[in-house]
Amino acid sequence: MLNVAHLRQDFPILFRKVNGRPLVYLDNAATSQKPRQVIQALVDYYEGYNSNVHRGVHTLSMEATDRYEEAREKVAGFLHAPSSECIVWVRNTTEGINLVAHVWGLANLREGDEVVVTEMEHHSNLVPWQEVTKATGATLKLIPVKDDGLLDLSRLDTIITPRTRLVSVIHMSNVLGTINPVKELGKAAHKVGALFMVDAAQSVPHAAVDVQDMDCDFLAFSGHKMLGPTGIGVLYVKPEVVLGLEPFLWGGDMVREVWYDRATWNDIPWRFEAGTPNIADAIALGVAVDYLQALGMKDVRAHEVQLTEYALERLKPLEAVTVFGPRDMNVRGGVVAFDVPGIHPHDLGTALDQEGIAIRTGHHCAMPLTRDRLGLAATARASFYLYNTEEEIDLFVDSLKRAIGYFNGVGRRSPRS
Ligand code: 7TS
Repeated sequence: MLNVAHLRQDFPILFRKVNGRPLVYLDNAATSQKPRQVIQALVDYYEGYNSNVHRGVHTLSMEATDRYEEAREKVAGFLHAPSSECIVWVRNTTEGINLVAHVWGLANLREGDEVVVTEMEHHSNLVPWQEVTKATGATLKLIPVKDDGLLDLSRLDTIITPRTRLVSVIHMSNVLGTINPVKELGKAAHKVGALFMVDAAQSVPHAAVDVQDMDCDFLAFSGHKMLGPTGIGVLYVKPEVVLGLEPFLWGGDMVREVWYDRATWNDIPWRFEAGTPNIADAIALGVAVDYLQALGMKDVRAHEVQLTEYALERLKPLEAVTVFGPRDMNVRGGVVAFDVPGIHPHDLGTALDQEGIAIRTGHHCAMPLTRDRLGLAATARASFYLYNTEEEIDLFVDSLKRAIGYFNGVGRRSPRS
């Protein structure tokens, strides 16, 4: 079990006040807070050994290169990747998916090919495939979402077919909290000879992810949602797949030899990392990985399951509140999106902020899911992480009740569009 009271001491921001109240931070699906160990890693780099990597024989450059490549090793270990060569640094999940869309999608897709995603994708795993299929003449297909928030796999064999070249799915929904059966989907993709990609932005920070067990070909996530800094993310590429990919950006560091008229490429993964990389943030993400590993991802997940069950239990008696997503915690993570018909989510979010409680409101970058499947323009969302407590959930639910009372929303139901 996590010692939450103890670990909260590592997060300076949790001790600030917002509107005169202690901060209750429940917007972790957007970005997590950072422990002082991660913040200190940034300070240590800039104060102690700031320099460029892979190019100097001087001490600072060698120190920076060692720490930077050690961070890659740590990430590889965290994902149980076969080697650190499979770990490509990117800015965030979005860039990781776009990299695959460019280096694999544009190069390999043809007219008649199909790419499969789900109806619950974040825009970052939808728009790149819209664009790439448009550019190549391929077709984009959707795995539907049922009313209970789970994927409808009943007709999967009509969606994933011999024409399918790629199946790319969100591991855990940032709106519904649904954890999708990625192993099963990966098997279905490989059975027809397609590649399999996972958007793990909401899963890697919250539970143990093993890329070999999952047998994915690509997996992307962001450092900033898992205690790390912004501006650093990871694209995992399976060894057999990575060797067949051409680079996306050209320039320094990604080359082996250059002549006036041509160049040869560096080894993987550096051939995908042109130019001076985000050294400090990669090193700090390595420290975030250390922090999570010291806690244990099993315990992180167990804590969030407990918090989410508690939140769902406390919200259940509130007649005015509609909660989305599955109820079974085996297939759900710590994201609770809800609607109070008759009250705009932004009004709820603003009222809660007055009491120091940070939730997110809007379409959460899943506009088609929110509009076409939930029938709404926006939802309110509380999302939890390892430092949250049941007391904070009490403060959130009590504040929500007061807000509903204030806006006179109790019992009012407006028709869905
Ligand atoms: N995929 C999923 C499932 C996400 O939840 C997000 C961010 C992304 C991709 C994109 O991550 P980025 O780091 O590249 O921006 N989700 C959210 C959210 O739910 N609220 O703010 C960002």
